[in-house]
Amino acid sequence: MHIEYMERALELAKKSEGFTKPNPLVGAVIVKNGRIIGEGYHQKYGENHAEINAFNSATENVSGAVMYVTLEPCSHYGKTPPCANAIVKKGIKKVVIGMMDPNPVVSGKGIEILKSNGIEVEVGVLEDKIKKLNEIFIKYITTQIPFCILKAAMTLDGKIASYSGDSKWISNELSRRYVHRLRHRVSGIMVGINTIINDDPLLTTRLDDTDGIDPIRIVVDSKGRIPLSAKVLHGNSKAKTIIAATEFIDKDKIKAIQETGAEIILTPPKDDKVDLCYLMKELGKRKIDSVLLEGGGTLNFAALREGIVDKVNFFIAPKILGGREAKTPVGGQGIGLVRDAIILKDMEIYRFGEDIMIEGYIL
Ligand code: AOF
Ligand code: ZN
Repeated sequence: MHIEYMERALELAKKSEGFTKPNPLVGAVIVKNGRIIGEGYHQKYGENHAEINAFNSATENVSGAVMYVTLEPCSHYGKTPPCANAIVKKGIKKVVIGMMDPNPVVSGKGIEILKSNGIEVEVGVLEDKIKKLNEIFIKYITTQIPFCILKAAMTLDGKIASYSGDSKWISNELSRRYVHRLRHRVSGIMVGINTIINDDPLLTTRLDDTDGIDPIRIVVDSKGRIPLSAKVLHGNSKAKTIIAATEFIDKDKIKAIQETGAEIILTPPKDDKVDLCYLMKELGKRKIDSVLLEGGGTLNFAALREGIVDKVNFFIAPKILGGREAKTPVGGQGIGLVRDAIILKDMEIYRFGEDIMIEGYIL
Protein backbone atom coordinates (compact mmCIF):
# COMPACT_ATOMS: atom_id res chain seq x y z
CA MET A 1 0.00 0.00 0.00
CA HIS A 2 2.87 2.21 0.99
CA ILE A 3 4.26 2.22 -2.55
CA GLU A 4 0.83 2.66 -4.12
CA TYR A 5 0.12 5.83 -2.15
CA MET A 6 3.50 7.24 -3.11
CA GLU A 7 2.86 6.24 -6.72
CA ARG A 8 -0.36 8.24 -6.56
CA ALA A 9 1.53 11.23 -5.10
CA LEU A 10 4.05 10.95 -7.95
CA GLU A 11 1.26 10.76 -10.52
CA LEU A 12 -0.24 13.94 -9.03
CA ALA A 13 3.15 15.70 -9.08
CA LYS A 14 3.51 14.99 -12.82
CA LYS A 15 0.26 16.81 -13.62
CA SER A 16 1.94 20.20 -13.49
CA GLU A 17 4.99 19.43 -15.59
CA GLY A 18 6.17 22.71 -17.10
CA PHE A 19 4.10 24.96 -14.82
CA THR A 20 6.18 25.04 -11.60
CA LYS A 21 9.63 25.93 -12.92
CA PRO A 22 12.08 26.74 -11.42
CA ASN A 23 10.36 25.07 -8.45
CA PRO A 24 9.90 21.30 -8.06
CA LEU A 25 7.04 19.00 -9.02
CA VAL A 26 5.46 17.81 -5.79
CA GLY A 27 2.45 15.62 -4.99
CA ALA A 28 0.85 14.69 -1.65
CA VAL A 29 -1.75 12.16 -0.51
CA ILE A 30 -3.42 11.95 2.93
CA VAL A 31 -4.46 8.49 4.12
CA LYS A 32 -6.68 7.59 7.11
CA ASN A 33 -8.07 4.18 8.02
CA GLY A 34 -6.81 2.74 4.74
CA ARG A 35 -8.56 5.35 2.57
CA ILE A 36 -7.31 8.41 0.69
CA ILE A 37 -9.04 11.42 2.28
CA GLY A 38 -7.08 14.21 0.60
CA GLU A 39 -4.86 14.80 -2.43
CA GLY A 40 -2.95 17.76 -3.75
CA TYR A 41 -0.05 18.86 -5.88
CA HIS A 42 1.94 21.99 -6.52
CA GLN A 43 0.11 23.38 -9.52
CA LYS A 44 1.92 26.53 -10.47
CA TYR A 45 5.04 28.46 -9.53
CA GLY A 46 4.37 30.78 -6.56
CA GLU A 47 1.11 29.09 -5.58
CA ASN A 48 0.30 26.69 -2.68
CA HIS A 49 2.65 23.82 -2.05
CA ALA A 50 1.36 20.26 -2.54
CA GLU A 51 0.77 19.59 1.17
CA ILE A 52 -1.49 22.63 1.57
CA ASN A 53 -3.58 21.69 -1.46
CA ALA A 54 -3.94 18.18 -0.01
CA PHE A 55 -5.19 19.65 3.30
CA ASN A 56 -7.61 21.93 1.46
CA SER A 57 -9.09 18.99 -0.42
CA ALA A 58 -9.55 16.75 2.66
CA THR A 59 -12.99 15.24 2.97
CA GLU A 60 -12.68 14.61 6.72
CA ASN A 61 -10.59 15.56 9.76
CA VAL A 62 -6.94 14.81 8.97
CA SER A 63 -5.87 14.46 12.60
CA GLY A 64 -4.13 11.10 13.10
CA ALA A 65 -3.73 10.53 9.35
CA VAL A 66 -0.59 9.61 7.38
CA MET A 67 0.73 11.96 4.68
CA TYR A 68 2.62 10.67 1.64
CA VAL A 69 4.56 13.47 -0.01
CA THR A 70 7.11 13.18 -2.81
CA LEU A 71 9.41 15.91 -1.41
CA GLU A 72 10.46 16.75 2.15
CA PRO A 73 8.00 19.36 3.48
CA CYS A 74 9.49 22.84 3.54
CA SER A 75 10.70 24.62 6.66
CA HIS A 76 11.08 28.14 5.34
CA TYR A 77 8.96 31.24 4.85
CA GLY A 78 9.12 31.64 1.08
CA LYS A 79 6.16 32.53 -1.10
CA THR A 80 4.10 30.57 1.44
CA PRO A 81 4.57 29.66 5.16
CA PRO A 82 6.40 26.41 6.07
CA CYS A 83 4.45 23.24 5.25
CA ALA A 84 6.18 21.32 8.06
CA ASN A 85 4.50 23.65 10.59
CA ALA A 86 1.11 23.18 8.91
CA ILE A 87 1.56 19.38 9.13
CA VAL A 88 2.31 19.65 12.87
CA LYS A 89 -0.71 21.89 13.46
CA LYS A 90 -3.07 19.55 11.60
CA GLY A 91 -2.12 16.62 13.87
CA ILE A 92 -0.69 14.35 11.17
CA LYS A 93 0.68 11.18 12.81
CA LYS A 94 3.23 10.05 10.23
CA VAL A 95 4.85 11.52 7.10
CA VAL A 96 6.25 9.28 4.36
CA ILE A 97 8.67 11.27 2.16
CA GLY A 98 9.89 10.36 -1.32
CA MET A 99 13.14 12.35 -1.28
CA MET A 100 14.86 14.91 0.92
CA ASP A 101 14.72 18.48 -0.35
CA PRO A 102 18.03 19.29 -2.11
CA ASN A 103 17.32 22.99 -1.52
CA PRO A 104 20.01 24.01 1.03
CA VAL A 105 17.48 26.36 2.68
CA VAL A 106 15.25 23.40 3.57
CA SER A 107 17.29 20.18 3.34
CA GLY A 108 16.85 18.17 6.55
CA LYS A 109 15.23 21.05 8.41
CA GLY A 110 11.68 20.11 7.38
CA ILE A 111 12.22 16.56 8.67
CA GLU A 112 13.70 18.00 11.88
CA ILE A 113 10.57 20.07 12.56
CA LEU A 114 8.35 17.02 12.06
CA LYS A 115 10.46 14.72 14.24
CA SER A 116 10.91 17.21 17.05
CA ASN A 117 7.12 17.46 17.22
CA GLY A 118 6.73 13.72 17.69
CA ILE A 119 5.72 12.91 14.11
CA GLU A 120 6.99 9.63 12.71
CA VAL A 121 8.99 10.16 9.50
CA GLU A 122 10.07 7.72 6.80
CA VAL A 123 12.27 8.87 3.91
CA GLY A 124 13.16 7.28 0.55
CA VAL A 125 10.02 5.66 -0.89
CA LEU A 126 10.16 5.58 -4.75
CA GLU A 127 13.17 7.84 -4.41
CA ASP A 128 14.80 7.06 -7.79
CA LYS A 129 11.66 7.82 -9.79
CA ILE A 130 10.99 10.99 -7.82
CA LYS A 131 14.58 12.17 -8.26
CA LYS A 132 14.32 11.60 -12.00
CA LEU A 133 11.12 13.63 -12.18
CA ASN A 134 12.91 16.47 -10.40
CA GLU A 135 16.34 16.16 -12.02
CA ILE A 136 16.13 19.73 -13.30
CA PHE A 137 15.24 21.12 -9.86
CA ILE A 138 17.98 19.09 -8.14
CA LYS A 139 20.73 20.45 -10.38
CA TYR A 140 19.48 24.02 -10.51
CA ILE A 141 18.79 24.51 -6.79
CA THR A 142 22.22 23.17 -5.85
CA THR A 143 24.33 24.86 -8.56
CA GLN A 144 22.22 27.74 -10.03
CA ILE A 145 23.28 26.39 -13.43
CA PRO A 146 20.55 25.20 -15.82
CA PHE A 147 20.09 21.47 -16.51
CA CYS A 148 20.89 20.96 -20.20
CA ILE A 149 19.26 18.36 -22.45
CA LEU A 150 20.81 17.84 -25.88
CA LYS A 151 18.14 16.69 -28.34
CA ALA A 152 18.84 15.47 -31.85
CA ALA A 153 16.89 13.54 -34.48
CA MET A 154 18.81 11.42 -36.96
CA THR A 155 18.45 8.66 -39.49
CA LEU A 156 19.58 5.12 -38.70
CA ASP A 157 22.87 6.01 -40.41
CA GLY A 158 23.34 9.02 -38.17
CA LYS A 159 22.41 11.94 -40.44
CA ILE A 160 20.43 14.96 -39.25
CA ALA A 161 19.86 16.18 -42.82
CA SER A 162 20.44 14.97 -46.37
CA TYR A 163 23.54 16.10 -48.32
CA SER A 164 21.39 18.86 -49.86
CA GLY A 165 20.38 20.14 -46.40
CA ASP A 166 16.83 18.78 -46.34
CA SER A 167 15.69 17.72 -42.86
CA LYS A 168 11.87 17.82 -42.89
CA TRP A 169 11.15 15.44 -41.33
CA ILE A 170 13.61 12.90 -40.04
CA SER A 171 11.68 11.80 -36.93
CA ASN A 172 7.99 10.88 -36.94
CA GLU A 173 5.05 12.82 -35.57
CA LEU A 174 5.01 11.02 -32.20
CA SER A 175 8.68 11.89 -31.65
CA ARG A 176 8.13 15.49 -32.65
CA ARG A 177 5.15 15.76 -30.30
CA TYR A 178 7.36 14.53 -27.45
CA VAL A 179 9.89 17.24 -28.29
CA HIS A 180 7.17 19.87 -28.04
CA ARG A 181 6.30 18.52 -24.57
CA LEU A 182 9.98 18.91 -23.70
CA ARG A 183 9.93 22.49 -24.97
CA HIS A 184 6.96 23.14 -22.67
CA ARG A 185 8.78 21.52 -19.77
CA VAL A 186 12.06 23.48 -20.01
CA SER A 187 12.71 27.19 -19.45
CA GLY A 188 14.98 27.80 -22.42
CA ILE A 189 15.75 26.44 -25.87
CA MET A 190 19.17 26.98 -27.40
CA VAL A 191 20.39 26.80 -31.00
CA GLY A 192 23.46 27.92 -32.92
CA ILE A 193 23.42 30.72 -35.47
CA ASN A 194 23.75 28.29 -38.39
CA THR A 195 20.41 26.75 -37.48
CA ILE A 196 18.81 30.23 -37.57
CA ILE A 197 20.42 31.06 -40.92
CA ASN A 198 19.60 27.69 -42.54
CA ASP A 199 16.16 26.86 -41.07
CA ASP A 200 14.81 30.14 -39.59
CA PRO A 201 12.90 28.19 -36.90
CA LEU A 202 10.22 29.58 -34.56
CA LEU A 203 11.39 27.51 -31.55
CA THR A 204 7.96 27.75 -29.93
CA THR A 205 5.92 25.03 -28.20
CA ARG A 206 3.12 23.56 -30.28
CA LEU A 207 0.99 21.03 -28.40
CA ASP A 208 -2.48 19.96 -29.43
CA ASP A 209 -3.94 19.02 -26.04
CA THR A 210 -2.87 21.78 -23.61
CA ASP A 211 -1.63 25.31 -23.98
CA GLY A 212 2.10 24.84 -24.04
CA ILE A 213 4.49 27.39 -22.58
CA ASP A 214 7.10 28.72 -25.01
CA PRO A 215 10.68 28.46 -23.77
CA ILE A 216 12.97 31.50 -23.85
CA ARG A 217 14.83 31.30 -27.17
CA ILE A 218 18.62 31.49 -26.88
CA VAL A 219 20.76 31.89 -30.00
CA VAL A 220 24.50 31.37 -29.74
CA ASP A 221 25.85 33.86 -32.26
CA SER A 222 29.46 34.88 -31.44
CA LYS A 223 29.81 37.52 -34.17
CA GLY A 224 26.22 38.71 -34.39
CA ARG A 225 25.40 37.25 -37.80
CA ILE A 226 21.68 36.85 -37.07
CA PRO A 227 19.50 38.36 -39.83
CA LEU A 228 17.22 41.03 -38.37
CA SER A 229 14.36 39.35 -40.22
CA ALA A 230 14.84 36.05 -38.29
CA LYS A 231 11.57 34.66 -36.93
CA VAL A 232 12.98 34.40 -33.39
CA LEU A 233 13.34 38.21 -33.34
CA HIS A 234 9.69 38.85 -34.12
CA GLY A 235 6.56 38.88 -32.01
CA ASN A 236 5.35 35.35 -32.54
CA SER A 237 5.89 34.22 -28.95
CA LYS A 238 5.28 35.40 -25.39
CA ALA A 239 8.77 34.20 -24.52
CA LYS A 240 11.68 36.53 -25.02
CA THR A 241 14.76 35.91 -27.12
CA ILE A 242 18.35 36.10 -25.94
CA ILE A 243 21.26 36.48 -28.34
CA ALA A 244 24.54 35.31 -26.85
CA ALA A 245 27.53 36.96 -28.52
CA THR A 246 31.09 38.14 -27.87
CA GLU A 247 32.91 41.45 -28.29
CA PHE A 248 33.21 40.60 -32.01
CA ILE A 249 29.60 41.67 -32.56
CA ASP A 250 29.12 45.06 -34.19
CA LYS A 251 27.84 47.83 -31.83
CA ASP A 252 25.15 48.87 -34.30
CA LYS A 253 24.01 45.28 -34.61
CA ILE A 254 23.62 45.10 -30.81
CA LYS A 255 21.34 48.15 -30.93
CA ALA A 256 19.31 46.81 -33.83
CA ILE A 257 18.81 43.47 -32.07
CA GLN A 258 17.82 45.18 -28.81
CA GLU A 259 15.27 47.28 -30.71
CA THR A 260 13.43 44.08 -31.64
CA GLY A 261 12.98 43.45 -27.87
CA ALA A 262 15.62 40.74 -27.64
CA GLU A 263 18.28 40.73 -24.92
CA ILE A 264 22.00 40.51 -25.64
CA ILE A 265 24.33 38.57 -23.36
CA LEU A 266 28.01 39.18 -24.07
CA THR A 267 30.44 36.55 -22.86
CA PRO A 268 34.23 36.71 -22.86
CA PRO A 269 35.48 35.02 -26.04
CA LYS A 270 36.64 31.42 -25.70
CA ASP A 271 38.58 30.35 -28.81
CA ASP A 272 36.86 33.36 -30.45
CA LYS A 273 33.42 31.84 -29.66
CA VAL A 274 30.81 32.33 -26.95
CA ASP A 275 32.01 30.90 -23.61
CA LEU A 276 29.22 28.39 -22.99
CA CYS A 277 29.98 27.83 -19.28
CA TYR A 278 29.83 31.58 -18.69
CA LEU A 279 26.60 31.75 -20.68
CA MET A 280 24.96 28.97 -18.64
CA LYS A 281 25.77 30.84 -15.41
CA GLU A 282 24.22 34.00 -16.85
CA LEU A 283 21.10 32.06 -17.86
CA GLY A 284 20.90 30.60 -14.33
CA LYS A 285 20.92 34.15 -12.91
CA ARG A 286 17.83 34.82 -15.04
CA LYS A 287 15.96 31.92 -13.34
CA ILE A 288 16.37 29.67 -16.37
CA ASP A 289 16.52 26.24 -14.67
CA SER A 290 16.78 24.17 -17.84
CA VAL A 291 17.86 24.43 -21.46
CA LEU A 292 16.90 22.22 -24.37
CA LEU A 293 19.82 22.26 -26.78
CA GLU A 294 18.62 21.70 -30.33
CA GLY A 295 21.98 22.01 -32.07
CA GLY A 296 23.21 21.84 -34.80
CA GLY A 297 26.38 19.89 -34.86
CA THR A 298 28.91 22.67 -34.24
CA LEU A 299 27.16 23.96 -31.12
CA ASN A 300 26.40 20.42 -29.91
CA PHE A 301 30.07 19.49 -30.01
CA ALA A 302 31.14 22.69 -28.26
CA ALA A 303 28.48 22.13 -25.56
CA LEU A 304 29.60 18.54 -24.97
CA ARG A 305 33.27 19.51 -24.91
CA GLU A 306 32.69 22.41 -22.49
CA GLY A 307 30.73 20.07 -20.21
CA ILE A 308 27.43 21.96 -20.11
CA VAL A 309 25.29 18.98 -21.24
CA ASP A 310 23.64 16.79 -18.58
CA LYS A 311 21.47 14.46 -20.67
CA VAL A 312 21.00 13.51 -24.30
CA ASN A 313 17.82 12.49 -26.12
CA PHE A 314 18.79 11.01 -29.49
CA PHE A 315 15.87 10.08 -31.73
CA ILE A 316 16.67 7.52 -34.41
CA ALA A 317 14.31 7.15 -37.34
CA PRO A 318 14.07 4.04 -39.58
CA LYS A 319 15.51 5.91 -42.57
CA ILE A 320 18.87 5.91 -44.33
CA LEU A 321 20.23 8.95 -46.17
CA GLY A 322 23.93 8.37 -46.68
CA GLY A 323 26.10 11.13 -48.10
CA ARG A 324 29.67 12.01 -47.15
CA GLU A 325 28.70 15.65 -46.64
CA ALA A 326 25.38 15.04 -44.87
CA LYS A 327 25.45 16.53 -41.36
CA THR A 328 25.57 14.45 -38.18
CA PRO A 329 24.26 15.48 -34.72
CA VAL A 330 27.70 16.21 -33.26
CA GLY A 331 30.22 17.94 -35.52
CA GLY A 332 32.95 20.42 -34.67
CA GLN A 333 36.52 19.25 -34.72
CA GLY A 334 35.72 16.05 -32.86
CA ILE A 335 37.85 14.00 -30.50
CA GLY A 336 41.07 12.37 -31.68
CA LEU A 337 41.18 9.24 -29.56
CA VAL A 338 38.46 6.82 -28.52
CA ARG A 339 39.82 6.76 -25.00
CA ASP A 340 38.97 10.47 -24.75
CA ALA A 341 35.38 9.98 -25.94
CA ILE A 342 32.49 11.53 -24.03
CA ILE A 343 30.92 8.68 -22.04
CA LEU A 344 27.28 8.29 -21.09
CA LYS A 345 25.58 6.27 -18.37
CA ASP A 346 22.10 5.12 -17.31
CA MET A 347 21.11 4.51 -20.93
CA GLU A 348 17.38 3.98 -21.57
CA ILE A 349 15.46 3.18 -24.74
CA TYR A 350 12.01 4.58 -25.52
CA ARG A 351 9.83 3.85 -28.54
CA PHE A 352 7.80 6.41 -30.48
CA GLY A 353 6.11 4.26 -33.11
CA GLU A 354 8.93 3.05 -35.37
CA ASP A 355 11.34 5.69 -34.03
CA ILE A 356 13.67 4.84 -31.17
CA MET A 357 14.76 7.39 -28.61
CA ILE A 358 17.93 6.78 -26.66
CA GLU A 359 18.40 8.70 -23.47
CA GLY A 360 21.62 8.87 -21.53
CA TYR A 361 23.35 11.00 -18.93
CA ILE A 362 26.83 12.43 -19.38
CA LEU A 363 29.22 10.74 -16.98
C1 AOF B 1 7.25 24.11 -4.23
N1 AOF B 1 6.16 23.32 -4.19
O1 AOF B 1 4.93 21.71 -3.25
C2 AOF B 1 7.01 22.21 -2.29
C3 AOF B 1 8.18 23.02 -2.35
O2 AOF B 1 9.30 29.60 -3.86
P1 AOF B 1 8.56 29.01 -2.67
O3 AOF B 1 8.43 29.92 -1.53
O4 AOF B 1 7.24 28.43 -3.12
O5 AOF B 1 9.45 27.82 -2.11
C4 AOF B 1 10.00 26.91 -2.98
C5 AOF B 1 10.79 25.88 -2.22
O6 AOF B 1 9.95 25.15 -1.33
C6 AOF B 1 11.39 24.83 -3.14
O7 AOF B 1 12.67 25.21 -3.56
C7 AOF B 1 11.48 23.60 -2.25
O8 AOF B 1 12.68 23.65 -1.52
C8 AOF B 1 10.34 23.79 -1.24
N2 AOF B 1 9.20 22.87 -1.47
N3 AOF B 1 8.25 23.95 -3.36
O9 AOF B 1 7.35 24.97 -5.12
C9 AOF B 1 5.98 22.38 -3.25
N4 AOF B 1 6.85 21.29 -1.33
ZN1 ZN C 1 6.04 23.83 1.46
